[in-house]
Amino acid sequence: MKTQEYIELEERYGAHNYHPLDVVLTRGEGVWVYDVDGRRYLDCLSAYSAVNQGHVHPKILAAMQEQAKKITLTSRAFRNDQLALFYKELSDLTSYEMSLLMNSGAEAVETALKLARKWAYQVKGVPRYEAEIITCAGNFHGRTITTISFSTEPLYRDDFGPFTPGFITVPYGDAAAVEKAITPNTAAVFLEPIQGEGGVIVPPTGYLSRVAELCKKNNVLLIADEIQTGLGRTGKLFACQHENVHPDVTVVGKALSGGFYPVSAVLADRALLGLFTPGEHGSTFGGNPLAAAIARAALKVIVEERLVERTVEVGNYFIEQLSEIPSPHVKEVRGKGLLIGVELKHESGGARRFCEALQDKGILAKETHEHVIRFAPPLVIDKETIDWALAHIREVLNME
Ligand code: IF1
Repeated sequence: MKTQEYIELEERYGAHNYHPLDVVLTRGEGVWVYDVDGRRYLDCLSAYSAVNQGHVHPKILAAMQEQAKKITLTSRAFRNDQLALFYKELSDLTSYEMSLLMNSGAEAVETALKLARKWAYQVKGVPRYEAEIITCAGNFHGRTITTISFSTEPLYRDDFGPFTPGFITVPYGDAAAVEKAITPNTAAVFLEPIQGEGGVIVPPTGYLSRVAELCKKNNVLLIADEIQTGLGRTGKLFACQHENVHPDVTVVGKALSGGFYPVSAVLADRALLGLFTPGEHGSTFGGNPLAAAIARAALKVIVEERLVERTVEVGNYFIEQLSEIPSPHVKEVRGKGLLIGVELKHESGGARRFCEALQDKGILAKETHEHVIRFAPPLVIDKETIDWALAHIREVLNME
C-alpha cells in the first residue's frame, strides 16, 4: 500500500483526535525514520522525547525480545524477577529511595497527585479533602479529567467538565505568585521544569530553586513532571538539576522505556512512597516484568552511551547554530540541551506550513502552540547530522 491508501483508511476508521503530517512511517533506526514510499526522514520530535535513545535501539530491543520469550505479565498479585532489580537500579541512578511504576505519563502524574493529597491529610494535617495543589498556567501533564482540570488550554479542557477541584493556577516562571498562592492547606507545587507543550518555555534562572525554597519553608511538597524534560533531554539527567533542585517527588515516563513500551514511574523517598499501603493504588500492567526489563535496558543505554553528557555539547551546538540563522520569520530560539523551540513571528502564518516544508526536505518536526517549531531529535544525534539538517532548516526559515 502507498501513503495515500493508509491515510484514507486512517481517516475513515480512526478517531480524528490528531492532525498528523501526511507521512506514513514503517521503520526507524537511530535518528532516522522511513516511510512506506521508501523516503528517509530525520526525526526531530523523538515521539515527544520518548525515543531519546534513538529508534529501535538494539540493546533495548534485545532485552525486550529476551524477556518477552520468558514472561510478560504476572500482575502485582505475585512478584517477578525484573521489578526488584529495576527498582534498585532506578534508585541508584536517581538518588530517590523508592519508586512506584505505572504505564502512561498521565497515570504516573495521577499517582503523584494522589500521593501529595494523602501526605497532606496524613502527615501535614490538612483537613480532609481541603488539600490544594498549585499548578502553572501553560502546563501539560496529560489528558485525564484530573490533569486537564488544571490545564489552561481550552482545546484540552472544553467540553470535558465538570472538573476535579483542589488546584490553584499561577503564572509560570513567577516565584512570587507561588509564594502568594501557598496557604496552610497547600499540599504541593506541581510543575514542569521546562514547559514542553507550552512552547518550550524555559523559566527565568533561579525560579526552580526559589520555588524549592518556598516549598521547604512552608512544608509543601515540590513535585516535578520530568516526563518530557527528564532522562537526558536537557543535558542533565533531570532538568531540575540545572539548578541543583532535588524535588520531593519526580515523575518520569516516555524515554524510561526508550519508546518500546509504556513505562512511567513516581520517584520519592520512603517518607512519602511509604504512605501507600497494600491495595490503595495499582494498575494491571504497572511494574510488569516486560516493562521492567525494557526500562532497565533503556536506563543502561543512557548511562553507557553517556547520552546526558553528550546532549550538553550537541544541544548547545544546535541552539547556537539555529540562533545564527538569519530569517525574517524567527522571533526567538530557546531551549536547553536537545529540547529546542523556534518561535516564529505571528505574521509568518503559523508553524505548521514550516513543518510541512521541513517534511519535504526530509525532516520531521512538530509545531507546538501554533507558532513554535519544536526540535527534539533523539539524543544519539551527531553534529554531522545536525549540520545536514541546518542547511535545510536555513532554507525553510527563509521561505516566503
Ligand atoms: C498527546 C503534548 C508533549 C508530557 C508531560 C505528562 C505527559 C506528557 C510533560 C503525559 C505527554 C505527550 C502526550 C501527547 C503529545 C505529547 C505532548 F503535546 F501533548 F503536550 F510532549 F508536549 N507530562 N506528552 O509531555 O504522558 O500520558 O502521554 O504518557 O497527548 O497529544 P502520557
